[in-house]
Amino acid sequence: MQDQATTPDATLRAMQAIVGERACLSGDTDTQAYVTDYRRIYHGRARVVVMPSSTEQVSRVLQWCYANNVPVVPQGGNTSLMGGAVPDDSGTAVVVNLSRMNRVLAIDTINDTMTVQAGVTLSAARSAAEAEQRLFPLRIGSEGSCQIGGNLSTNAGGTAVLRYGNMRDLVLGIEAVLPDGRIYSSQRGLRKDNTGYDLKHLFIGAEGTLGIITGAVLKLMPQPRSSAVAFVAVDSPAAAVRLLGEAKHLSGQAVTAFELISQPALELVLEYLGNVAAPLPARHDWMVLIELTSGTDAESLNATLMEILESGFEQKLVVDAAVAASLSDAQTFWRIREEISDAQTRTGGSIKCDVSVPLSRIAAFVEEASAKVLALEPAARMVIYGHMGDGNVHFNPLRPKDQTAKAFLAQWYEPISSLVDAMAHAENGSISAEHGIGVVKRDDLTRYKSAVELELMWQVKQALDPRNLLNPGKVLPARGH
Ligand code: 2HG
Ligand code: ZN
Repeated sequence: MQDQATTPDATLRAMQAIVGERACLSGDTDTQAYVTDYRRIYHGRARVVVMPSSTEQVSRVLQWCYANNVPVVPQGGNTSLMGGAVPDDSGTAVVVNLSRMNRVLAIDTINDTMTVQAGVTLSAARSAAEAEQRLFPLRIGSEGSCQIGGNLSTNAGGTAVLRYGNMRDLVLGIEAVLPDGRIYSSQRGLRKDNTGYDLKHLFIGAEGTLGIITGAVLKLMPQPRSSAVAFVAVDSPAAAVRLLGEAKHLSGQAVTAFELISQPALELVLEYLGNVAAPLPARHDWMVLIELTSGTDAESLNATLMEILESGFEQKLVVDAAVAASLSDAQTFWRIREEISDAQTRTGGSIKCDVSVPLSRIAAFVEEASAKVLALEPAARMVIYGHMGDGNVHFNPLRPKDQTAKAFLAQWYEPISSLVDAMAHAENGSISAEHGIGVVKRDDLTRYKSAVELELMWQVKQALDPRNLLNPGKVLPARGH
């Protein structure tokens, strides 16, 4: 029998007493948007969705849930591709949505830091930095909806990691509420602090399984004064890697993005966008989007880009290239790249493998894995794209045009994703380079993490969340699985 204190009604009343009536949602209709994941694969249920407006409220919510053994699912912009931010369908969990904690609290232009609440969207954080002539460099397609707390919880990457690193590299301190309501804070804006374990890193990338991140001190960078963008057809993935080497060599630190795009990825996104012209006149199997940025003037940066492309042509790495002649050209090139993911979602039936391998192996990996997938299903559309400069590609075979998503996934999801993951692992790679684990990849960890790694993960979980209340069922496979 259900404990009286934790019936859905009692839970709702307790939450209302903490955050106010208007900041609580209940019932399947009102909670729908918060229990359905971004890709609409998972449809969970929540006892209550709570929207606290302060760290103190988050703390009181967690204290109550801890005392009453109620599971809690932390949620930012709900853009996880791995089902990491929604509850299961038991209807037992309280979803703690951080959207109302959306204030930029301070910008220190001498320390080059920005203090934010966790519910600030990435685009709002970037705009706030820009208003102070600073750059917050994390760049991902979902920036309008994803939130800093979620970016930290998943250690988000994106298209500027090559230059600036991922979220872990962009944060100096965080505030997080522990499962029992205690508050951990390291928000002092220090670039140097070697006083024992750097505990913030436990919460970063933990996908809300150890605590709820409520705030952060982020690093700010100088705004680049110029940028140069080109859409380049390359001879092969190996040519792309060599071109990247050339670009790094000739430009110093200026290569900000180096994104691979396969022909089927381009075709798919152009069909989805409808009225956008292909950047290059002819059809090419492999392309890269290159962006250089620098603190110097546009003229010398453009000259560097031309030098890189000329060298690429001479070495037969580059087949054709379109250099953005205006901001609007550059935006179009980027739009093509950024919308590939949504184009796949709309089409349905894509097997998403977010893999990384050492840069020295990425070209061979792409070629070999493609050949193996095509040997299984020759009509699969090889939508392969992403952050080649980081050794990370979104290797997402898509259903043939004449197959339904359901039929394709039923037949191929398991064999193809296992094949690709195993190949990446064999190259010392990762089966989840930047999208995290969530529910989708949870059980795969038993295959790809060592016994020591898994044991340490369970021990950390046990130490911080002994009652297994925070985001249960995510990230960690069952012990003894
Ligand atoms: C991207 O780089 C995102 O566009 C999404 O990481 C990738 O949907 C995907 O597989
Ligand atoms: Zn990506």
